[in-house]
Amino acid sequence: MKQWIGERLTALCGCPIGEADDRQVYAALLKLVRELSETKQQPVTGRKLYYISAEFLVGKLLSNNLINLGIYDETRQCLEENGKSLSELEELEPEPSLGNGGLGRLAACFLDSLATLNLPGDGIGLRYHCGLFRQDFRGGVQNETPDRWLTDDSWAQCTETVYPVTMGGKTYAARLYRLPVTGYHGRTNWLNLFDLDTVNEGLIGEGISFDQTKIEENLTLFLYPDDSQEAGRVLRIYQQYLMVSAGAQLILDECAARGCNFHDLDKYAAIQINDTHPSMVIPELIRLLEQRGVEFDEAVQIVTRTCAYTNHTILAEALEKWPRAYLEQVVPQLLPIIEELDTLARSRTEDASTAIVDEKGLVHMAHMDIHFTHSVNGVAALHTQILKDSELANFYALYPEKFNNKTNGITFRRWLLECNPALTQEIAQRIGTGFEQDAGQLERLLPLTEDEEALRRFAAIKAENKVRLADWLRQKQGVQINPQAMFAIQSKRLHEYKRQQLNLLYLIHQYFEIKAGHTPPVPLVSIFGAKAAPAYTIAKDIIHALLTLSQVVANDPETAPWLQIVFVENYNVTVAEKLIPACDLSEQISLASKEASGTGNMKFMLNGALTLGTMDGANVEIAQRVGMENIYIFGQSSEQVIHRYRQGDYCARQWYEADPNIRRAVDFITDEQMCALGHEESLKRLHDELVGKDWFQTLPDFNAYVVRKNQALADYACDSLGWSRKCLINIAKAGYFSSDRTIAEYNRDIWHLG
Ligand code: 26V
Repeated sequence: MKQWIGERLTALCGCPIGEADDRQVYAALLKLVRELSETKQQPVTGRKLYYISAEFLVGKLLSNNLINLGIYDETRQCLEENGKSLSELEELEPEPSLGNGGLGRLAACFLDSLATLNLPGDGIGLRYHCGLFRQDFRGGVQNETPDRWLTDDSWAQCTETVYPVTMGGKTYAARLYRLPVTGYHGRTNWLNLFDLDTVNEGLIGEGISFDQTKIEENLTLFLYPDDSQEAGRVLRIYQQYLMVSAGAQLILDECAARGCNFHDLDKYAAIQINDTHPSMVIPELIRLLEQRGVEFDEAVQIVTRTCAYTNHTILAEALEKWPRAYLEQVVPQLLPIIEELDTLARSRTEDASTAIVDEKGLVHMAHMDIHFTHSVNGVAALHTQILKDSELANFYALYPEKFNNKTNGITFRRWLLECNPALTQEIAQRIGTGFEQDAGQLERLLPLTEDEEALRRFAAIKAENKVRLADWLRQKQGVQINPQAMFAIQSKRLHEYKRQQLNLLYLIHQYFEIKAGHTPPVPLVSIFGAKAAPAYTIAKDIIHALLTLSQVVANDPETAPWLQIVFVENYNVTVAEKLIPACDLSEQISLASKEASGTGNMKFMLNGALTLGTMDGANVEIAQRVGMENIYIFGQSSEQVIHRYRQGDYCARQWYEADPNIRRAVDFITDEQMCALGHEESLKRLHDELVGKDWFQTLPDFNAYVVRKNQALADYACDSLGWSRKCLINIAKAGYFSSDRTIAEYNRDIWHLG
């Protein structure tokens, strides 16, 4: 195999590997992988899945594809023999900027598992030129620049397939780009991404600003363009319609080519709607079926049988509602259909709260999904329960049979095999390689919890990973961290419900304690990775406060040896792959009931970190599996939180006034020292938000958080063997959180593929 790889690479480089430059070798590797993945395509016979999503956070693909194709080691050795380093070549690969957070990364994990399980399932999305944005910190604040990731050699290949999409009275040509998705010793599926040839990166001005009205030129420049103005909101509708209309045409074409007569569409296709961004696929498919001779009533039934909907959030502000007038402007062809669907929905119930078009003329995308798909799922047991009990209770009463839970999962190929080779090898030596395709086999590690030699070995791997992270941070950001310290990591999108501000208050508290001579039992390095939406002011204030505090702590010789705060720039999949294997304590501290699932929590657990978390999202299921003695749980329960919201009597100021520790921590945000290094206006806004509102109830959980985190520090410092035992139990119990399990459940209950 190695010899064959060498010959093929030489041919593709046009010269011996050793004489080619790194770019040439990288391009040759890309071609080689593409050739090999094409040989693993399989004909589709029965039903095929189309996973439509505004985001696919796939991460770099070279190593992932080499692993999945089973040629990683051979390729690395072959390159090494010719004086090339695979990890250096990987540096040349830009990370595709096609997503934002958990929802997009989940879509990428699902594509991996579909191909690995040999199921026919493609993704449908958009080919954003600059994705979300690239983040850097200047003067202690987040700065956004375009993340230009598209290069000449890209995984996504241009095709000749073009679909017409009419929007706002103009017809655009949506061109298909295709990116191969390899399975681990499995088949190859495709990620289909649409784009317009006319999109012009030259339109981008200062930062990430651009003319929001020039649709032809701006349509796929960015993911989630700023929607604080009407033009931005209208642009989002344009983007969504491009995706679903081109996607629906592709689906109908592919099905017709396999013999579908459109009346039997659901025998050929299953469509999963990932949150509400692709919801217009429902009326669009109805419209296209009518064009192909299917009557409206039948089209509605066909579409309902074909489509299923996943809900990823219970935050009201994230459930999309579009003013009728916007839809009228962009997609007038859909409005009569949406209105007929509204009439149909209203005929099924007296309950006006489930209507699609409300009395204010807002079109509720999630309502359309629930009425006109056959399956509605939440993404963790608690989340699905909350949907049924409160958020979507009216719909649950109407369609109990549609509701089901599919607890999220992650692909172990990327989040163990690729990002943590040392741990992977150790596990393989102890229990064999069966866990790679059957994650449940990780439980075979459990007997080792009584084996001190094994526990020390696993601890040593963690220690090496921490040193590697420290080296990387020094090179990348010029910060020196102490690898002997405990590494606590909170990496995820910046949002108030995720409560990075609670972590901030703890760090201030710890700063005061150290100043008072109460040093922690072990030094703490607190690491953050997070992007804030550019228009989300308080989120940016939280970043600013953390960056400012990090300077205060570092400048003080009394605190610097005990406490370090590091905010990693531009958190993305590539950065996550460096952080996660080096983590001791995984911070999953959202306000209970607000985090639908979380998937970072699963990645940290799998890599031998212990969770410090609330009983929220999938944390609940992690706790069930590892046992309460192997996880650090704190804070209000989701019932208590929901109750408090119902009462509507939460008053942050009362908590602030009643508790001197809380007051001391909150007030330090605007202390002289902080204001001297930071921006008073921003710090004051955050202070006032916490005292005057604190919508995500940070203060009531403060003391419990301090106690639990300090307990973790003490356990880590005083009983390292006990700590390692807990870590190993977490690894052993992580099997359930493989996305292979999740996908098998979707297939069993919803898709019935193949
Ligand atoms: C909504 C919106 C609303 C308008 C502004 C831009 C924007 C961007 C994304 C979204 C969708 C948010 C939904 C989401 O990402 N949910 C996350 O899904 C993960 C996978 O299921 C889950 O683990 C996380 O808990 C959940 O927050």
